[in-house]
Amino acid sequence: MAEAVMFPFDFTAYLAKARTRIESALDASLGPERPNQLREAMRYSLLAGGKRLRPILCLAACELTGSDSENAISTAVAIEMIHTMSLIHDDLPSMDNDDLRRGRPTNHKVYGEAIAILAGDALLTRAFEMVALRSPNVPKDRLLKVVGELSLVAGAPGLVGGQVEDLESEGKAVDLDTLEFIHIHKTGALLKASVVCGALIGGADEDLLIALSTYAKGIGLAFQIVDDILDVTASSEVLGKTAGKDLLADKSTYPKLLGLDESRKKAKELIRKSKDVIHPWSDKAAPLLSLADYIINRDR
Ligand code: GRG
Repeated sequence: MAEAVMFPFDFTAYLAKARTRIESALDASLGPERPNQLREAMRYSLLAGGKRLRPILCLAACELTGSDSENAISTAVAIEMIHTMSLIHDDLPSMDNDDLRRGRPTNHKVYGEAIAILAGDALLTRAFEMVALRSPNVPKDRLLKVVGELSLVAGAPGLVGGQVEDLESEGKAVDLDTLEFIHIHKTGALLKASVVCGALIGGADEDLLIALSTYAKGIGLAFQIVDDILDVTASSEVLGKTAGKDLLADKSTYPKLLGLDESRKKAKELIRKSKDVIHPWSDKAAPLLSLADYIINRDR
């Protein structure tokens, strides 16, 4: 049954409930994989906390269609698996070479590089299994669309392409166009897919899909601008990244290219436009409207 949005809308309670639901679905998504080391490495990163923003967006978009968000839970889990896999690989010595993630040693620091790569691979493939084989009650044509969307977003047209551009830009002063390309592909794409896939599972019509896709593009870019701002304003401890590492030394960011004030202004404007576009669905849009505000007001 579709959940009714209560007024006045209590976003804090909504977020807490959604997170609890997602944590338990993530926990249940991993079976007794063999050997133990693979199972532990997969669990270590998948259950390491995090804001769970992507799966929450996915469930909220499904709710907006009027459909039962339980139908989207496997897709929400799949998206968090892709996100987690990308973090594990991003932290590897051959990429960002990070020692800490979410305040804990990175996967390769605990399990070694080979297992970290393979745990990432196993999470990526499990993600597609979640959608294709573990989504009962969802019409197959919707699942096929979700599989298509996720394959595009994970691969060269999405995260992989963004990551390669980012690696190639290291140590260079990139222009705004390149910075935007990196962010849209590395970060924006999966945030957008989270919303779009939730809507696809719920059977959104063409108008709603277009509106949600525009909403998600805006919040995706705003999310990354806020990330860049937090890199400047928050301490490295708060960010859970490697203490003592100069986060801005070798990378271009929005504050570097536009200045802090202009970056804040751009993020705010993107959020305003995103909210405007889903306003016609305002009776059911409270969670997505609040999530847009959360993205700009967050402190981590
Ligand atoms: C998916 C096939 C495939 C390959 C991955 C390594 C890689 C290719 C891409 C890197 C993508 C990456 C690490 C992007 C950064 C995204 C980002 C802003 C992460 C932080 O997101 P939050 O703040 O993190 O939502 P939490 O910890 O809250 O989940």
